[in-house]
Formats: sequence, C-alpha cells, structure tokens
Amino acid sequence: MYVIGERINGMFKNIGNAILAKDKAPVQEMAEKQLSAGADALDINVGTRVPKSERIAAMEWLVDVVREVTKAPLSIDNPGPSTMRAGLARACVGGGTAIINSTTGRADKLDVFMKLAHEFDAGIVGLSIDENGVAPSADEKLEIGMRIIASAMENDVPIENVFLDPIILPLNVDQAAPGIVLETITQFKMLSDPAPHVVIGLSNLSQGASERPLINRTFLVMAMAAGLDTSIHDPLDDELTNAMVTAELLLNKTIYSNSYLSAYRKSKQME
Ligand code: THG
Repeated sequence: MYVIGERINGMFKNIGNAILAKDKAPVQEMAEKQLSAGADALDINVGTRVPKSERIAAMEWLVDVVREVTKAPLSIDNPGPSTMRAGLARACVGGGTAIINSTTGRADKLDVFMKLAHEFDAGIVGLSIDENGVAPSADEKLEIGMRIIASAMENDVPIENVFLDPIILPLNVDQAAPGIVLETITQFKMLSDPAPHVVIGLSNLSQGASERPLINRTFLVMAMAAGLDTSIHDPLDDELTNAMVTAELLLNKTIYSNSYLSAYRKSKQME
C-alpha cells in the first residue's frame, strides 16, 4: 500500500493555526512524524481558513516549509489551477516529485490539470466527479474513470501516474455508498492495462460517526481486498497501520514472519 499522510491539512486546528501564523515547527513536526510512521507521501492542503486572495502564497509557504525537512512526494491538495501550479513548482524544486490532488472528470478542468501532470511529470488523482457532482453509481464512476484515462493518454501522462478516486462519503450520509465504492474499486482496476492506481480519502468515511478508527480500519481492509493500492489517511493511527499491514500479508503481498508488524515499521524508518 502506498500511504499518503493526511495530517498537513488546514482542517486540523493546530495546522490551520500554524498556516495563519506562519509558524513552521508544527508543520515540520507533523511531516516528520507521519514519515517515520510509514507515510510514503504527504498530502498538503492549506484548508479553508486562509482568505482566497492568499491561497497561492499560503500553498507556497506550506510546501517550502515541508520541503525543508523532506524530499518525499507531496500530494498538492487544492482544486484551483493557479494554486496547483504554484504548489507543484515548489514541490518539484531540486528533483522533488508531486501528485496533483486532484482533478475531476469535467472536460475543461481535466485538460488543464492533465497538462500540468505532463509538464511536472507528476502523479494525478482523478475524482469520480463531473458537471453533475459526485457520480452516484459504479457505472457512472467508471464512465468518468474512462474519461480520465483517455485524457492521460492524450496528454502523454503514463497510466502509472494516474490515481482514480471513487470518492468515499460519510457513512452517516449514505449507507449504501461504501458498497458501491468497493464495486467501483474492483472495476477501476480492469479499466486499462497497466491498471491505474486506485486511491480513497479514507477518513471522509467516518466523519460525524462514533467509532471512527474502527470504521476506518475495517473499511480500509475491505477496500484493499477489492484492489485499493493507495490511501490518504492518518499514518499515526497505529491500529489502522496494523490492520493495513496485516491485510497486505493476508493478500500475499508481503512475506510472513512472527515479527511482521515491527518489520514494517523498521523498513519505513530506515528509508
Ligand atoms: N480524496 C482525495 N483527496 C482528499 C480527500 C478525498 N483530500 C482531503 C480529504 N478527502 C482527505 N483528508 C482528510 C483529512 C482529515 C479528515 C478527513 C479527510 C478529518 N478531519 C477531522 C474532521 O473533519 O472531523 C478534523 C478533526 C480535527 O481537527 O482533529 O476527518 O476523499 N483525493
């Protein structure tokens, strides 16, 4: 599993405050903590408390501050093309890599963001969203997925750089949705050869629910069995990490040893 740490997001109070106060320490500590807990990449989201006119500058500040402590891939999490370009430019300084998080399947947006993916040799997350909003059925999600893959081909973006996101919504909003997402994950993997990556923003699922960590880790394991290979989540949740590493073992992706949990952690800390 490729883990994108979700915690550098202005939605979290301490990070939101740090962004507004231009206080580097909490951001850099959160970057280092997530990486030593096993994150492969870090999501970078300035949140909604920064005034619109200051979003570009805030993204540049946030990426620069994270780049001072790590060369890890950065997932630039923002819907606007100017802020995206600014974040990518800073993330890719000195050979760093980035993931565009994200485009939708709307033709005008898709074209602009896919061209950015080509220009920066970046990964790109494509959401199951189009002009009608979040696609509700597996068929409609697949249709948008196909459009995103076609656009990648047209723009010379390798499929290995494409991450399709079926969009997981809070369980308490629509209880049938997680099942549809599982079905979609399996079908996304059959859209092309090589297959695109499939990613979800796991924590969305449990927003507003009790038992958040239990709901998150149970669904992560189910989604992995369906073919999920990438997750935006909290790598500091140890029980979530244990469930993920155990699922990788049960899916025969890693080799069993009695100390497989500590082996995972050691392998990540040595990187
Ligand atoms: N797909 C893609 N990108 C995404 C998402 C997605 N990026 C953003 C989001 N969804 C994934 N990241 C988060 C980060 C935090 C939370 C949920 C998803 C979260 N935050 C607490 C809350 O809202 O209750 C904040 C609480 C606190 O302050 O501690 O749940 O789906 N491609």
